[in-house]
Amino acid sequence: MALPSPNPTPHEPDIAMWGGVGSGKTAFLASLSVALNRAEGANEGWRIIGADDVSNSELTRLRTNLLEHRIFPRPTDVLTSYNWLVIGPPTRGRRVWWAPWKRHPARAPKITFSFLDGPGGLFGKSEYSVSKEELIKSLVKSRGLIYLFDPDRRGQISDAFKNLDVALREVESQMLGDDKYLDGKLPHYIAVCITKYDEPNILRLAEEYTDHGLELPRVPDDQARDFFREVLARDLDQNAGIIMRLLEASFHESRIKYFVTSSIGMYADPDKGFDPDDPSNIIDVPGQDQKIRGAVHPINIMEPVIWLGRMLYPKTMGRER
Ligand SMILES: Nc1nc2c(ncn2[C@@H]2O[C@H](COP(=O)(O)OP(=O)(O)OP(=O)(O)O)[C@@H](O)[C@H]2O)c(=O)[nH]1
Ligand SMILES: [Mg+2]
Repeated sequence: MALPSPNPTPHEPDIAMWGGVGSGKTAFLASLSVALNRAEGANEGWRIIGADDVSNSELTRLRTNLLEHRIFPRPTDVLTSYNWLVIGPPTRGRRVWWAPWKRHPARAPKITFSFLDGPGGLFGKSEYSVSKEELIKSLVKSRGLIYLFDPDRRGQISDAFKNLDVALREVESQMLGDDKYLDGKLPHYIAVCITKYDEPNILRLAEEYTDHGLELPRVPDDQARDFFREVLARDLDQNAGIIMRLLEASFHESRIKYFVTSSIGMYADPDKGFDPDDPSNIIDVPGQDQKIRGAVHPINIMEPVIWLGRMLYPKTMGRER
């Protein structure tokens, strides 16, 4: 069965992001530019620039804090809008059939990502707020979503659940009321990111899903859903088990992809590399903010963005590899 186009209005193809309080949204944004700069292999050659002055300076500030000051972003207290352009490596120009010795000029895929970075608690509160309204609008308008889930928030599952439940209910009531989406599912592609994989207790929990054959451990994409299910099953909150069902009831199965992510990655000693007995890349300084210990190694940060881009713009970005 053909699914409805995720892109009925091609001029509004932005990606929106949301998640619970402190789930790692702003750190994800900060890490994205680092990740794109460092990408190798199939994803090499991507970069991100601000599409306006504010976004450009925010990008620099977030990156500087992460890389030079080695600190995490402060909690977001106002809704901040970022307009970024992600530019890929140019594809080789195609030959033109009427003059086979000529080629079309090479073209670089360009994707506008409008991220609305809002304070995580928005949906936990039942009352109306302008920020909540704005965030819902961005979820409705976009066709690619990034949902961040913090697996390390014991006792906070109900916040994560409320964030998901309230947001989805509101988006569904705005989008599914008329006959545009007959199958009763939202048209978005959604990248579900299980964050803070570098935390030693999350690394332990993920052990059986982990690929150790790389410089740093990583949960392969085809294991990420099972790992997420395990994280949810371990939580004593009865709402935990509903989170995955809620996601899979609202979106087409083929349009959901799970990623296990870390904005800072594990600590790797410059000489000896990663040590499984000493993985933490965070230093707790008493009375001060946490500091990042060593080099930042973003894990699965650009992948969800590039995946969404490929799904939304298969012509310019090529199919999923
Ligand atoms: N270990 C680890 N901790 C992280 C990571 N990302 C974020 N954190 C921690 O989580 C805290 C919150 O991260 P933020 O990026 O500010 O989260 P947020 O979702 O933007 O939070 P609000 O704006 O308050 O809703 C940070 O201060 C860090 O302590 C990560 O990749 N690894
Ligand atoms: Mg934030």
